[in-house]
Amino acid sequence: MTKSPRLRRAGQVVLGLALTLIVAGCASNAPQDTLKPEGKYARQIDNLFKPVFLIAVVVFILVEGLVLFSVLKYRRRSDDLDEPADFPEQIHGSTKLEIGWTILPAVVLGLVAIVTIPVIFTLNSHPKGSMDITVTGQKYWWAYDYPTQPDVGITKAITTANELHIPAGKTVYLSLKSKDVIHSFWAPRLNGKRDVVPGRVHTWLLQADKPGVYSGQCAEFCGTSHANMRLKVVAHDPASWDKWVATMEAPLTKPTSGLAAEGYTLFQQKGCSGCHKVDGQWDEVAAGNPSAPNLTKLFTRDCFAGCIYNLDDRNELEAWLRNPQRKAGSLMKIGQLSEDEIDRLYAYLQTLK
Ligand code: HEC
Ligand SMILES: [Cu+2]
Repeated sequence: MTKSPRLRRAGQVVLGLALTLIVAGCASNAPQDTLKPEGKYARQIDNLFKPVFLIAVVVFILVEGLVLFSVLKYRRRSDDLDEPADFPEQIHGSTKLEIGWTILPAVVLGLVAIVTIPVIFTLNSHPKGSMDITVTGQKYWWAYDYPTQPDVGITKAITTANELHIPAGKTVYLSLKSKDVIHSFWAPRLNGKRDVVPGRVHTWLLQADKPGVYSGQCAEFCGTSHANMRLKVVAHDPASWDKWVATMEAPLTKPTSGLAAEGYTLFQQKGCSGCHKVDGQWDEVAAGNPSAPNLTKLFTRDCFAGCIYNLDDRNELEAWLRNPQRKAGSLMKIGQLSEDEIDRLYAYLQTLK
């Protein structure tokens, strides 16, 4: 029997696609690699995933191997095509086999359950000595509220957005809330995903072994800019943690002259202060407006608007003020600003650090 050219062609296409998929999963420096845990909770999941995956591979090879073996060995060959097909021996099952292939999978699943359940409990616990942060997911960015907790140096509540700062090594206990729809908080190298559901408070743990920046994202489709709802977790060594807390708690100085002072006035005239809080300067937002990132220490961050733009790049922020709809579905709605106004607002925003 010769294979038809069309069949061969289809085979090549399938093989090509499969190889492309495999190769696409091969990045060695992917920043959101769940298989490279960098904290104790992520590692617990990884330690579970690896053996369970191995078991699944063994089962797969066994089952598929038996299928292939039977198909090949007992297939109808060309030399018996002329004869009528023989019926195989007719039996009513084999009790031994039936019991065997019921018990064996049950035992395997039982073992998987025994190692999984303690991890589920650990991930849902509230460890002693952990620090608290409330995370609020909303279209399409993350807000973080740190209550006062002197044991980690926080003597005045801190509010920030998109970049979650934590001390390295410390266990962080997150309370996750949503303002609108279901989101999912996911920093793959620090822990698994946790849904963020309106009307509920879900908790989650994070811990990073070493100082560093760990990127993450919303992992539950939440609307047009779901893919633009990213986040960063910045883990600090003790000295830089203290410095971050001190910076976040230091009061702002209100600009009194120059472009920045004019920007300060514009911030209200253009309606910015109706949505954005700036502690000690604009403390009241207008009722009914969508909630917006607290801009108090904006210029201590690296990224903005769901961490998709770089704050170091002046052009990015100016482009944002020119058209906040460049992020699809953005809830920041403002009138057209002139370039002069943008310069003034930019000068004011720069004082927020
Ligand atoms: C209707 C409410 C609203 C008004 C008015 C508004 N903003 Fe926004 N702003 C938002 C929202 C919502 C976001 C977050 C958008 C996102 O990431 O999807 C945002 C994001 C920002 C950010 C990025 C902050 C961060 O950390 O991600 C800056 C800076 C900003 N706005 C400045 C301004 C300025 C300046 C004005 C006035 C010209 C203004 N906004 C007016 C709602 C508003
Ligand atoms: Cu989301």
